[in-house]
Amino acid sequence: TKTIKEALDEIVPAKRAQLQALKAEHSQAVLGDVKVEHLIGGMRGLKSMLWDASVLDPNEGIRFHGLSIPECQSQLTAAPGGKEIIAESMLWLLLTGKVPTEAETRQLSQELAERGQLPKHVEKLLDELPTTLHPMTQLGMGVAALNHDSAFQAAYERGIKKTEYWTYALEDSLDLIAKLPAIAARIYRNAYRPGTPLADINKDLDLVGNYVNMLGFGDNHSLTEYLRLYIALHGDHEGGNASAHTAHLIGSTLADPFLAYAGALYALAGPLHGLANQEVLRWQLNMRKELGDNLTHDHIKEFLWKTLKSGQVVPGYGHGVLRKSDPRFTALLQFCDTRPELLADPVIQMVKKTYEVAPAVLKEHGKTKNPYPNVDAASGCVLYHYGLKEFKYYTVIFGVSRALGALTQIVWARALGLPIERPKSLSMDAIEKLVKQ
Ligand code: NMX
Ligand code: MLT
Repeated sequence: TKTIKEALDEIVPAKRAQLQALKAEHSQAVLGDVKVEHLIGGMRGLKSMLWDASVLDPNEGIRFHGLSIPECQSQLTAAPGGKEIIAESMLWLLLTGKVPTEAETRQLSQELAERGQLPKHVEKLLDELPTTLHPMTQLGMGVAALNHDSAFQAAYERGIKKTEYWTYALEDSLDLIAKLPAIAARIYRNAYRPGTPLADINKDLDLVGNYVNMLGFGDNHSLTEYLRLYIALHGDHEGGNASAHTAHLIGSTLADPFLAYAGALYALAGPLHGLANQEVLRWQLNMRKELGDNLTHDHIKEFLWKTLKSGQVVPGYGHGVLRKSDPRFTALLQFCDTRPELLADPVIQMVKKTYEVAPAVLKEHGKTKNPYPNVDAASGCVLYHYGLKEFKYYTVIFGVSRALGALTQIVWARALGLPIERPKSLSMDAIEKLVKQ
């Protein structure tokens, strides 16, 4: 069975050749106009990044190397005794563009489990942080501190050829993906279950199986399966989202993958991005507190208008690219649809009822270009059902997942020798001068 490194060794030359051909034959081809609205409107829709692992269609949603979510669900390997995609299988697909065999997936699981132990200095750092420090702040710090042992940084200092950069970037990326569950679980246990020991990494378990064990929920098979699906689906969302883009930008300076991903986590920690899943739950629980469990559509409508009229956004709705309901949201709701205990949960029922009302209200409100739910509208509420109720922690789980795609691109950026990212900025005076010419 091939290792992930051996699989990539075979693919890198062809990808390099593809890039060379694009450069040689189409460097001057025009992909769109740059308008003033792009400079002042968050570059929305501007085609300006290379990102191979996934592409987001506004109406269809995400495809990972061309595979839709249902296609991934039917083709990617599950855990023994499980049905949901495991992180290793998604990582293999993202990195290589190929669906791994079961043997390749299991081998990657084992490789990650072997790399999963944290260095002592990171454990000590996390244990000394105030437990009241936001879990995302802690996660970024733990990840950045892993760069103490960065293979990329050490090799760069030694002086290696540019064509070899990617192998060290891969080494660090696999290490980071493998160690994220132990960092994330330690943060959870320190803050919410102090004084209780963390489970050891089981070499026969997949990454998420180990993560759930370390969190202390290992006996809950249904939650483990939910988190497998959650972590596979949040793995990549093309390149322009704020966290992936941050990782790409920092990585382009040849900062090592640990530093690049620590930066990405702090972008993910904003309420318009990953933190929205925490905000959704807060918002839904406020709705419940105010209106009780026997909600009607009219009650929810009223609550939505109250939120909008107070100048706040409705968390979990809207998107920078999507113009339909996020298929990740749909996949998470489908997970609930097959489990009566989830369907009976009042918070999950509230999420579903909100979905029946919110698009029409947001359309009437008339501001957002996308009145439909994104993945955050459902993800945290299911965790709440399973007893993982500390919603400040939710974005950490997103952070464990997004590493799959962000680090994949860092490996490929080094394999393809992409340059430092440095777009041109303009002052308002300079824009005025240009448009008046
Ligand atoms: N509720 C109320 N207003 C909204 C919403 C919403 N859910 N979404 C967008 N708008 C407003 C937006 O604030 C903007 O107002 P203004 O002109 O006053 O600045 C206007 O509608 C146009 O925004 P769009 O172009 O539709 O959205 P944009 O691409 O700028 O932003 C989001 C995308 C996702 C940041 C935005 O829809 C939002 O804030 N949603 C709520 C937060 C959220 O769910 N974020 C999670 C995204 C997914 N993730 O995991 O990262
Ligand atoms: C994501 O998964 O990154 C979010 O849906 C935000 C985005 O794609 O812009």
